[in-house]
Amino acid sequence: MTGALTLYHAPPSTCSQKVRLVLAEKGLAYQSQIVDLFSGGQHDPEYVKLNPNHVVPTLVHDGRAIIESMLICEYLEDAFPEIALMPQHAVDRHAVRLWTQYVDRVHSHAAVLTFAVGPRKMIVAQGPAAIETNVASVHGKKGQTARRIALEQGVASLLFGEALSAFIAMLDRMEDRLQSSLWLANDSFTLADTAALPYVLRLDHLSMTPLIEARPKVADWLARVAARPSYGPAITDFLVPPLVAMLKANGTEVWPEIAALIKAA
Ligand SMILES: N[C@@H](CCC(=O)N[C@@H](CS)C(=O)NCC(=O)O)C(=O)O
Repeated sequence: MTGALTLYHAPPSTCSQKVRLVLAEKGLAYQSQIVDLFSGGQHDPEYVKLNPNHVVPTLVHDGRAIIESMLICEYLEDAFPEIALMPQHAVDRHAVRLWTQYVDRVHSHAAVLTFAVGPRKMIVAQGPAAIETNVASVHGKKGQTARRIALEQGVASLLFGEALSAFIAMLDRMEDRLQSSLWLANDSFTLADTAALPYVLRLDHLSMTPLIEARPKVADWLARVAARPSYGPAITDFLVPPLVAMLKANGTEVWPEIAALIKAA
């Protein structure tokens, strides 16, 4: 199948990274439309017509909007199977889907993890109005409550503790799996690996790197993903250096508190 592809995405978004990796692995050219999450591009009425959930990414293929990052990845696999990221056999395909479903659950903790550690300091320093603006920028009451807690209470919040546990459990599960398998689902690079990469990378960008270093198989997996030709066009080319520097600096500052939480758990 061919046809024009347009990706609406945000450079640092985990879900966008996931889809960009699949596009790059498959060597698919696409038109890039950046949605600026910081200025509310996800709420632009024209964008909401494509993605009624007010989130990135959205893939438009021949005029049809495809939403939900993992389903976009599966769609790309169905529409462009020539370079395969899914195994042939049903049992192996199921193994991939177990990972992608699992990673989707971890995603539900990603915003709290990120905002409690990364941008919190900057937003809080701007005062209560900045907190309100940031909370209001989230679509939906549940997300707004979580954002408020992340900004007001930071790593001391129960929600952050839950997010941290979810990310650590993911790393442990990966470390265990990678003892006996080259990649997450089996010995081939699949959608399981493209799905997990953004969340391991996010930990690194938040200076929670010791969690990765303590798990040698995960560290080696991360290095192998980063060495793939897809990594540059999908990840490196979209990194925003001042943003990563800010996340890393704030992460370094709160790391002792996070390490203490882990020790006390
Ligand atoms: N289940 C959705 C989740 C998408 C999602 O959470 N996207 C985030 C970025 S990773 C977003 O657009 N957030 C909007 C915001 O920050 O206001 C998917 O997988 O596509």
